[in-house]
Amino acid sequence: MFNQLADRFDSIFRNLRGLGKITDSNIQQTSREIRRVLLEADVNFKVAKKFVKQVKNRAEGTKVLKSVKPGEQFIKIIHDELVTFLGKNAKPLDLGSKKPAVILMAGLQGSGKTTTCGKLATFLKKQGKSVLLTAADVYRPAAIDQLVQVGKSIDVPVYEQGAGDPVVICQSAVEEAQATKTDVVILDTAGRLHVDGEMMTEVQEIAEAVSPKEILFVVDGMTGQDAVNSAETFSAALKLTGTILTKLDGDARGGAAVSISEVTGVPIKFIGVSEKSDGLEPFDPKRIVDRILGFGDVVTLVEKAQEVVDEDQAIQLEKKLKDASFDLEDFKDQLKQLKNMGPLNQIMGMMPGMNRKMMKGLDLDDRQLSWTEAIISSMTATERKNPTIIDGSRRSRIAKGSGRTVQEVNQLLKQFAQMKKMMKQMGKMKLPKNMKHQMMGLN
Ligand SMILES: Nc1nc2c(ncn2[C@@H]2O[C@H](COP(=O)(O)OP(=O)(O)OP(=O)(O)O)[C@@H](O)[C@H]2O)c(=O)[nH]1
Ligand SMILES: [Mg+2]
Repeated sequence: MFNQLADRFDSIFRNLRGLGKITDSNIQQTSREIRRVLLEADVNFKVAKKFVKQVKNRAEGTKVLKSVKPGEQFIKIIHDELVTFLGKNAKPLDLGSKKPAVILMAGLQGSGKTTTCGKLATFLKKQGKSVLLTAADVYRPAAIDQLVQVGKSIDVPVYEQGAGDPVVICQSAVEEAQATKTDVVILDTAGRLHVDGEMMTEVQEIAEAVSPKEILFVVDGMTGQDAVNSAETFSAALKLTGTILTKLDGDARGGAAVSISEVTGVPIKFIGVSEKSDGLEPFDPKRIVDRILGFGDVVTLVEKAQEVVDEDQAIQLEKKLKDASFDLEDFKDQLKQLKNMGPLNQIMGMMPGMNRKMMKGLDLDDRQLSWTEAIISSMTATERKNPTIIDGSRRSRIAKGSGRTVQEVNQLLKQFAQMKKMMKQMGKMKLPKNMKHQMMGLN
């Protein structure tokens, strides 16, 4: 996410880190660089100008402070200002107390509305809410089928009447939700290629008929300035309560994320980070900034780990780490959990200190995990418990059995040995328990 922005900030920061003191010319130069970086990332030029001015003011005010590391302090100013900037209009999803709460999804064609309906339903389901999805995009039969499929895959009911009047369909869906005491109704409306009058009228009519608690504008985060422009148009026609930026897992340059709420005054409520049903995250300015500035994202990582790691297992694992009885069988379980957390490069990208240049060099092939699993599966139970007995002939047998090369088997055993050594050391370290857990992905 935002690799380009992160790369550029990385080089700005490298220059700053060495600074013994902050001078006017440092501030001037850094401000110019930040402005350039933001414009290159397709940030609205007024927004970029405003942001740089804020950083400059803060830096000038701080110049006199005798900080131990002035460069680091400057970096912190940029970080904090960007968090404030992105978070200014921040507001979480608000479903109110009236049931059902209606959420209207609007946006251009292909922006990700239907997919996001499913993700949002998944998100709400996790919070224990019941959801009814509604197929109000009646112009293409395939659109209805798509939503029905989405609903099926996440086990959420879909209200549809085939082709009909979208306003009537939405009203009936709300009535149905009332009758079944459903908490939330999500309306999937039609998108169009261009923002045309007819479409706007229709969606306005729907909004009027069912008074949604939330009107969310779904927009493709890859489209940069266009995203901001279409948000402005929609926001003039509808009382938008929030924006969902989709496709930020791709190489979105970040322009839309930085500019959209500043320009429209409408908060970003969620970001889409994959095509899958769990690929939606509540918008958290600090986390986004940490990613943009290459600070890593421990919180997301820990949350992801929490979702897939079972607590009992974690406690057992910790015990094994302590008494150094962690074996290849446990390693295999860990790999499985890692696989459940999502694509490797996404996970690595969230690790603090993972330099993006380093990541580029790394060949993060998700298949690697499956290969490693295959290798371990080809070992006998005794070998997994005690890898030191795996000699040359056992290695070639394992390689044959798993369809991998002997070199790969060697490499895996070496990595495992190193990992075990590291874990032993970590077990001895006098770190707060929480931090240790985090480092091991247990927390
Ligand atoms: N990588 C990625 N792809 C996404 C994301 N959100 C949506 N997509 C993909 O974007 C494409 C369009 O998504 P849809 O949900 O069909 O978009 P839509 O706005 O409903 O489109 P129309 O109904 O035609 O207006 C699909 O291929 C989705 O899988 C996301 O966060 N990340
Ligand atoms: Mg759709």
